[in-house]
Amino acid sequence: MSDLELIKREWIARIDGARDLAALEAERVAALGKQGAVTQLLKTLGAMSAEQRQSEGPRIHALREAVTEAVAARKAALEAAELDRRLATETLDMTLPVELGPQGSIHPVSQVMDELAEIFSDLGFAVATGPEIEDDWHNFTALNIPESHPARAMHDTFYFEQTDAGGNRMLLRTHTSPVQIRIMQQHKLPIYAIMPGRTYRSDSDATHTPMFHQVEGLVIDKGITLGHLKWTLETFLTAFFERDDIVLRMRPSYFPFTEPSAEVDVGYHMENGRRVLGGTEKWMELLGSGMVHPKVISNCGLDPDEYQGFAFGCGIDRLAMLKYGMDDLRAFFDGDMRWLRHYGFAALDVPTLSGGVGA
Ligand code: 2U9
Repeated sequence: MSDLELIKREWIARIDGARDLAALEAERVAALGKQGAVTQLLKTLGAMSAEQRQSEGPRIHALREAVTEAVAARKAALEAAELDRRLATETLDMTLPVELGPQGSIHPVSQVMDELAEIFSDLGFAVATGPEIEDDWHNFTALNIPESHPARAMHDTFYFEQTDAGGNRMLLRTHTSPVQIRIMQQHKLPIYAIMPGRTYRSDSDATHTPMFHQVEGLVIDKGITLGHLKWTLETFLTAFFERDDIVLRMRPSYFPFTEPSAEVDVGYHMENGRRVLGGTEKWMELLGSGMVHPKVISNCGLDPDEYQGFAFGCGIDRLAMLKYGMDDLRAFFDGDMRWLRHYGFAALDVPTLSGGVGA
C-alpha cells in the first residue's frame, strides 16, 4: 500500500470517528485547513519536477477529494443523528391549554346592542334586521319622503351606480327605517320590534362618522297612543342607564314618517366634569319619535283607521358614549388596541336585567 493510500485511510478513520460536529470541524481544519496536512501535501507539488507532478498531482488531488467527501458524509450523518435525537426528545403536547388569557374584547357598540336586545325583549319586543343596501322605495318613498322632499337632501345619501326596478339608483340605507317597512309589509300583526344596525350618511366630524349605528323601535297595534310611546322610552332609558331618576321631555318636531312627531330630551347634570343622566337640571336631545304617519301605514298595505303605532330612533354610538364616557366618536372605528382594551367588555360579560344590563 502506497503512503498516500495509508494517509487517506488514516484521515477517513479520524473523520468517521468524530463524535460530534465540533470534533468533525476540528478534523476538517487539521486535514483541509490552510495549515492542514492534506493542504501541505498539495503545496509540495510546486517543488516537484514536471514528471513527478504529472504522476503525484492526480493522486494528491484524489486524496483531497476523498477527505472532502468523507467530511461531507460524516457531517450529513451527524446532522441526521442530531435531528433524530431532537425528534425523539422534543415533544409538543397539543392537548395542553394555551397559557395566554383571552385577547379580544367586546366592542362597546356590540355591548350596547346586546343591552338593547335584553331590555326590549323583556318588554316583548323582537329584534329585527334587514339589508344595508336598499332601494329608493324602502329607504325614502314608503316613508313618506317622495323624490322632491327636502328630507332627501338632508340624508347625505351614498348612492350606487346600479338602479332598482324603477330606474332609481340603489343606496346605502340612511336609517334602519326600511327594515320596519319590510316587517309591516309582511302583515304579521301586531308588531313590537327594535331594529339595531349600521347606517350610512356622507358626514364626518367629531360627532359624525360616514357609518354609524342606529336603533329604531316600532309598535303597530290597535289603540296605540303617545302615552305608550313615552312610557316605553322612559322604561327603556331607566333600564339602560340603570337610574331611577331619568326624566324625559318631549318637544314637538317634524319627521316625514311620523305625525305628530316629538324630539325627546333627557335631563342630566354634571359630575366631575362629566355629563351624568338623571334629574332635571339640564337637558339634552337624545331621541326622535312620533306616531307612525297614516300614509306610511297605508303604503305598507295596512289600514291606518284600524292600526296605529309609534316609532322612535336613536344613535347607538351616542348611547354608548353617554353611558361609558367616550368623547370622540371617531375612536370607535379606529381599531386602536389600547382604546379597545380600555373600553371593551369581557366576552362573557353578557348583559342581563337581573345583573344590571351594563354589569
Ligand atoms: C317607520 C315609521 C316611523 C323612526 C324615527 C326618528 C324619529 C329619529 C333619528 C334619531 C337620531 C335618527 O340616529 S338618528 O340620527 N331618528 O329622529 N326615527 S321617528 O320612525 C319610523 C321608522 C319607520 C315605518
